[in-house]
Amino acid sequence: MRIIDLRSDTVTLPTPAMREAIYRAELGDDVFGEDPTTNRLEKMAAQRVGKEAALLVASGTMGNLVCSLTHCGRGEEVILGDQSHTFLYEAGGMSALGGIHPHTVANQPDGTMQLADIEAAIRGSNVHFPRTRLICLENTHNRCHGSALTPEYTDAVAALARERGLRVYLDGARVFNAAVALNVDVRELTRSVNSLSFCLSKGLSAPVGSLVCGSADFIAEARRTRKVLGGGMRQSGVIAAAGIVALEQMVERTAEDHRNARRLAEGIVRIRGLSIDLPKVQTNILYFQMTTERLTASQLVAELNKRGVKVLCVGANRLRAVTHYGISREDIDLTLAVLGELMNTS
Ligand code: TLP
Repeated sequence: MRIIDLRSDTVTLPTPAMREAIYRAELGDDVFGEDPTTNRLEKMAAQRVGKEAALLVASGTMGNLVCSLTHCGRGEEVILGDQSHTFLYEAGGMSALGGIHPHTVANQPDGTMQLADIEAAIRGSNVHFPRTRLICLENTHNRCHGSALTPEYTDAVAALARERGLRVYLDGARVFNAAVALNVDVRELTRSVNSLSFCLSKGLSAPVGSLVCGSADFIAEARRTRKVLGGGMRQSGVIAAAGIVALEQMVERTAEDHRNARRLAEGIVRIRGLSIDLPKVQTNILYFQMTTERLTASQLVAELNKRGVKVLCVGANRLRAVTHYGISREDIDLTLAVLGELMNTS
């Protein structure tokens, strides 16, 4: 049975070109700075997002953690969205390991935080308060329908941060999806933030890795933080080799994933018992609701599973599907057929 795995774009497997590049990668010890493939990827990544330097880390979670630990000291505060991945799904790493205080602000349905809300969250100078250091954005915004934050919004947050002496960090796990969806150069989404990370292992299909990017001084410090976390890797060129292919060959094709997500969403609209907010579907992540009492989301997931279609249950009535390199237009049509059949017969 063909398995159509829409649970996440993290399930993507390396392309044949990546496997070939991994096989041929020139390697050395990266903790000595001597892995030529890693050095090449880091240079390429920095240039691609318009920063001075970059650092390969094991995961998006590690990228976010390395950056918060590098920007903030113990007892200092980070302003971030209440629906952000870092706040919800990273095991409280910044508090657990860095003594950093997260201060949440409501995420709007489009993934932004209102500027007035951010401003209200910035602490004044008072012995009772933690010191605000950092504002975190997420683009695309996973929990907020995979929506893309615009360059104008990002710049406005950065301007506010500058005015108040704060730094801005971007969790850009899927920032290339945002750039492709908005049809802008990714640098427009990164130009005003102090640091960011992006993932190789999601829509770009590489097996492992994320890149932290920022000024040369910031990355030198981040390298130290990565070491503290046990993230100094040795012949990391085996990872970097696939990452180079990801950056060279897999960015523009995410437009196809966005088209497939749209096609899936347009099909879901027509299925009785399901509902989806169509205009919110901008990239490769879509959330939809069950509007029937006959079936719960987890029962639907179980039934879909039996038929080879995998989606994530993210609430009593809420599901998530993510399109990616492993999913074709035919897979979308098959998914819709299975969904339609289940909803009509159950
Ligand atoms: N998100 C994963 C799961 O953790 C839910 C997914 O399937 O979407 N930032 C954002 C915006 C993310 O969506 C994720 C992963 C991460 C960071 C963490 O990346 P990894 O999984 O590489 O640590």
